[in-house]
Amino acid sequence: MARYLVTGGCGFIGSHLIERLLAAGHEVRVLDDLSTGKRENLPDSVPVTVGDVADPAAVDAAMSGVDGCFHLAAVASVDRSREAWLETHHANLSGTIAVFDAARRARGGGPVPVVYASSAAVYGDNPNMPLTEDAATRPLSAYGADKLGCELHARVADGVHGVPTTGFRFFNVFGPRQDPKSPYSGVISIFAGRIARGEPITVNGDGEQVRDFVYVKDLVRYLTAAMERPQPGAPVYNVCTGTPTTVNRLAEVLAAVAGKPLDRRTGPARPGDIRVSIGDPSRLVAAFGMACETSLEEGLRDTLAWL
Ligand code: NAD
Ligand code: UD2
Repeated sequence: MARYLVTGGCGFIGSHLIERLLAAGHEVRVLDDLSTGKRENLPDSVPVTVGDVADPAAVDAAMSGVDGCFHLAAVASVDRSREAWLETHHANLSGTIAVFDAARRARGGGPVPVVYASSAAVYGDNPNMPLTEDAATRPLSAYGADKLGCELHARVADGVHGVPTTGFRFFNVFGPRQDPKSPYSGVISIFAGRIARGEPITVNGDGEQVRDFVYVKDLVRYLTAAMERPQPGAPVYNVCTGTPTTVNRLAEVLAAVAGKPLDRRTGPARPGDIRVSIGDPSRLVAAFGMACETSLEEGLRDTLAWL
């Protein structure tokens, strides 16, 4: 049994990770500012400190005595990073440095491993699909630039300060507990919520943008595996399926799985929207011996059942 800090643990991905950690018998504590996360995503038994991950004192206190940290706290929205550039930078990059810094002296004055969330947004407009981890990083958004910054500081954490880190470039994650009411939420939760309520959906632009959708329960298995076996050299891995889905097709499959008619409207293309994003999962599968296996239809069924 180990004791872990999960930053952003009240959020969508964090709550699934914590479910898995508790089932394995670990002790968990959370640091979250509840800006998008919800206390009710977690059992009452999990202690939650409400605080800012960019506040060094709050992070130091939360990190004290843990065996490792899963760092998921971030403003997880490309749109939001355009509207509130500096504010999201504090959470997304300064917050990550605060976590790495506190991890240097977490347990008995020594370092503990950090497993953290990066994003496919680091690849930006790189057209070389499917994207391998060695593909050039050309972020188009403040969000993507800050996630790339996290990866660079992870190298500093490892090489200069002896903090083992593993970064995961999540592609487009979906599943239960992704907030369907937030305009900053992922496309699947927004579409699923609207289709389930019989409301129209808005496709940004022509809807032929391509994404690689990953089911959340597949994803959290990699986070716990990386924590159990920290590796030197600050590795980063794509978390993806390698399967392309257009936004238009997603809408059609969702309506079919929900058994509802599709009322599709067209809105303006989103500024800075990436046209195609498909990952190559080879390195992930080789390192961890497991692939993201849940089909889009299966994952959508679970997501709709939760609504
Ligand atoms: P989420 O918004 O549900 O979770 C983020 C959590 O962090 C929330 O609980 C929020 O309240 C908390 N938080 C935000 N700012 C904070 C701050 N300054 N201090 C403390 N807590 C703060 O989003 P999610 O989808 O669960 O994302 C988790 C992580 O995965 C994020 O780092 C995100 O960038 C990354 N990610 C998500 C996706 C995706 O498709 N959902 C894809 C790539 C990367
Ligand atoms: C980016 C990252 C992803 C993750 C996420 C966090 C890329 C390729 N992906 O996701 O890894 O970090 O940010 O938020 O950088 N859309 C509509 N109608 C809507 C909502 C969305 O058409 O109502 C479109 C949107 O324009 C985009 C696609 O759906 O083309 C996916 O959008 P998203 O916001 O779910 O995620 P995305 O790809 O910006």
